[in-house]
Amino acid sequence: MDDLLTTQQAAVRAGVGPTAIKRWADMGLLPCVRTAGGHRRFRVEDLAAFLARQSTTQSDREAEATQDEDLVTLFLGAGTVQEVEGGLLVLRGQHGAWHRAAPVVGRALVEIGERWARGEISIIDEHLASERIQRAVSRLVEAMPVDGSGSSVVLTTPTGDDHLLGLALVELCCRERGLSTRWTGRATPPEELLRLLERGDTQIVAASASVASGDHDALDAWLRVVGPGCQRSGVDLILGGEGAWPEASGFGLRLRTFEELNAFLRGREARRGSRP
Ligand code: B12
Repeated sequence: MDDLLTTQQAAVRAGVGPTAIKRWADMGLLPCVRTAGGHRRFRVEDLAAFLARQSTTQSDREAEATQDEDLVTLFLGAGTVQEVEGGLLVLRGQHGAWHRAAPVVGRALVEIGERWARGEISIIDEHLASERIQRAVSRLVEAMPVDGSGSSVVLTTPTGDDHLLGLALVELCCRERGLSTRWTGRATPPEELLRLLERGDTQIVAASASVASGDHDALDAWLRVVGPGCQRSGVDLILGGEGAWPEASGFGLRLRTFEELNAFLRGREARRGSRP
């Protein structure tokens, strides 16, 4: 890994902060590899190519910042759930697909978290915003019909993680690809999840661990129950979010971005389609 740059070194070369580097990497725009400890590393050539590709003009970037700001204002505002839903649909229209719009929503949520951490908004503002976003996303999900011919996904969070909005975005991406979804959400005992899988009507489990799931051992313990259960039931297990998922447990596929999720689902569809 001698020729690889750390996030900090890449940030210095690009003239931006480390958060921007991480964000570009997590959005799949800047290729990165991970060390055994899960840290991002960047090839010098990849960074150079990325910076050269940055043909976005200053005004494009300003437009993006304005869009982010508008979304935060919408989420924190006093509008109705329907207004949030409308704003999300406009965003989907601008980006062409939910897996491209979802990272923009994610950025707005991070910004809301930062405003709360800086004391600029209260906890109740954050709760009101999260609840309206969650409801708006549910309405969008339910408005997308599924015909039952696609795979069925169960959406869940590992024990102790109450952050559901990343998972809600995953659900949007799945539904857009025609998959049916079932939501077990937070606080699902892993043994109960396995009971559901034994019914035989689930093909994918998508788990989301937020950045608050920093306890590597707790995630490992969850994975050691759910991982073998998925294998026994022939279910694909995907692990997402910024949580500290163990890197080499042998269970589950670690996906970091919605682009990766979309590519995984597309690949799965192609494999299913090629079967006699
Ligand atoms: C909204 C929110 C809440 C809401 C959640 C409501 C809900 N319905 O989800 C509530 C109020 C419940 C909450 C509670 C808490 N929260 Co909170 N919360 C947030 C906030 C503002 C947004 C969280 C969120 O939805 N993010 C969505 C995205 C942005 O999160 P993500 O997990 O990184 O996922 C991204 C990708 O990885 C991807 N993704 C996610 N899952 C998956 C799955 C797959 C398969 C794929 C492909 C991709 C994918 O999607 C996302 C979008 O890009 C964050 C701020 C932040 N920086 O995230 C704080 C934050 C996560 N919370 C925090 C804290 C401390 C807490 C509490 C401990 C507060 C408390 N004292 O009670 C509790 C913990 C509850 C628990 N046991 O989990 C801290 C965590 C700090 C840390 N490093 O541990 C944060 C970072 C706030 C801060 N700045 O300090 N929170």
